[in-house]
Amino acid sequence: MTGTKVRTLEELYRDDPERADALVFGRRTGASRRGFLNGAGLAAMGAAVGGAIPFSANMPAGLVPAALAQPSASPSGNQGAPKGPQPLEFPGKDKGLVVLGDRPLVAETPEHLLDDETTPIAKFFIRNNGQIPEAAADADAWTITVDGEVNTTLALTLGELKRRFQPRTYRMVLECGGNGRSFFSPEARGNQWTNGGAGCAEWTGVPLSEVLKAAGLKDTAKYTGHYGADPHLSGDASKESISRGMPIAKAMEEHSLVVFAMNGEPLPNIHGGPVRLVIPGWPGSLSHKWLTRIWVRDREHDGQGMKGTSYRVPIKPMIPGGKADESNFRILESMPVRGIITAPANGARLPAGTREVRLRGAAWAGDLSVAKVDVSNDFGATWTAATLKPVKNRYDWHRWEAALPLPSDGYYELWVRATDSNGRMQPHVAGNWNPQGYGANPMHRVAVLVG
Ligand SMILES: Nc1nc2c(c(=O)[nH]1)N[C@H]1C(S)=C(S)[C@@H](COP(=O)(O)O)O[C@H]1N2
Ligand SMILES: [Mo]
Repeated sequence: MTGTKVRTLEELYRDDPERADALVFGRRTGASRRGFLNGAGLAAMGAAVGGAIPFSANMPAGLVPAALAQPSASPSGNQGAPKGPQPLEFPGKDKGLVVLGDRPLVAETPEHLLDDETTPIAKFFIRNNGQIPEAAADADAWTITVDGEVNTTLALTLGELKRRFQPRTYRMVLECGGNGRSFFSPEARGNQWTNGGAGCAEWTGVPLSEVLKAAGLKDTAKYTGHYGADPHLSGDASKESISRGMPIAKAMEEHSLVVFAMNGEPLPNIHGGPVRLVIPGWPGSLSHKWLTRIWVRDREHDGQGMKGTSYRVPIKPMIPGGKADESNFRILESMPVRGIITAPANGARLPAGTREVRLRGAAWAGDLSVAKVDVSNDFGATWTAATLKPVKNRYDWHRWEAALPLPSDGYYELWVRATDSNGRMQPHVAGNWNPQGYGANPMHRVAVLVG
C-alpha cells in the first residue's frame, strides 16, 4: 500500500465511513457473508491503523476503527490533518483542552486528561451560552434573589449565605446535556462533544433546599427557573443567555447545591463564580453559573432552553435526521450511564513486546449509580470486569482499573462499557437520535499500537 492510498482510506473513513467500510469489509452480495477482514481489505486496514491487527477476525464492520474515528491525542497521530483539534488558550486552563466553539466559548477535556481522581480546575470543561461576565469585585456582596411561589421573597448576599447556612462539600460529576453528541450519525445540531463535556470536582456550598425553605415554599411551588449575570451573546439585555429549571423535588435533593467553592478554591469566574448552582446527575445546563435569581414557579419553567427540542429526547425513536414531532419529546432528566478510558490515551504507542496493558478510567450514571464496568481488547468478543474504586458520596464518579493481555505486537482497540444500577448498559453506537443530540453514550474506544 502506498502512502497516498493509506491517507485515502483514512480520509474515506472520515468523509464517507459507509463506503470505506464497504471497501475493506466487502459488500454483501447474494449469499456471501460480510464481516471478515481478509485479503486486500485487511492489508488496507492494517496500513491505515498502523500495524497488524491481532484480533482482526473480530473487527466489526459498521464501526469506524477507533484509530480513525476521532482526532488522536498523541502527537504522532493525525499529523497534517486539515482540521486538528484546536487547543484552548485561556488563563489558568490546560492547553490540552479542545475548543469546540469560541463564540460562546466552549471547550472540552479529552478523555486522557480526565485521569485525575478529582478533576483539577485547569482541566475542567467550559460551556457558555452567552458572554462571560466580568469577575465580581466584591464576591460576598453578590446577591441572589428567591421569589415567586414563596412566602417571603429573599435577597441573600453570598456573605449572608455562607454565615446563615452550614456549608458542605461533595465530589460530584457535572456533565453537559450534549456530552457525546459527536457520536450521532447523522450529525446532530450543537457543540460536537466527544466524552469531554464532563468533569468531577469537589463542590462546596449550601443545599438549595435550605435556601428555598428559608424563603418558605408555597403549596403552589412546582418548578424552579434560573437566571444569571451572563449577557446574551448578542448583548441584547432583554434576552437570557440561558434560563432553565427543574421540578421542586430535584431542587430539594440533598446534593443540589448553591456552590461558592470548587476544589477548595473560591469558585472561578469562568465556572460561574462567585456563586452557581450544581445540580448533579441531570444536564449541566441546570447548574446555573453567575446565579442571580431563582424564580419559584407554579408550572414548568418556560425560559431559554426549555422549549422545542432543547434538552429533550424522543419518547418513541424518530427517524435519524428526520423532522421532529415535538409532541414526541420529554425533558431530559437523568444523564445516561457513561464509562471512559482515561489511560492509555487514544493513539498511544506501547513498546514492542509489551504483553499487558493497564487501563484506568471513570464511570458515572446520571442520578443512578454504576453497577459494573467491563473492558475488552478484542473488539468486544470477550470482556473483563474492571475493579471499581468506592465513591466518596452519591453523584461522585467511580474510578476504575483493569489489566488486559496483549498477545502480540500490533493494533488493538480497548473498549469500555459501563452498566447502571437499573441494568442498562452503554450501546455500541449512539441510539435514539434527536435533532439537538442528547443522550449519546456509546462505549468508549481507544486505539493503541504495540511496537
Ligand atoms: N449562567 C449560565 N449558566 C450556565 C451556562 C451558561 O451559559 N450561563 N451553561 C450551562 C451549561 S449548558 C453547562 S454544561 C454548565 C457548564 O459548566 P462549566 O462551564 O462550569 O463547566 O453550565 C451551565 N450553566
Ligand atoms: Mo451543557
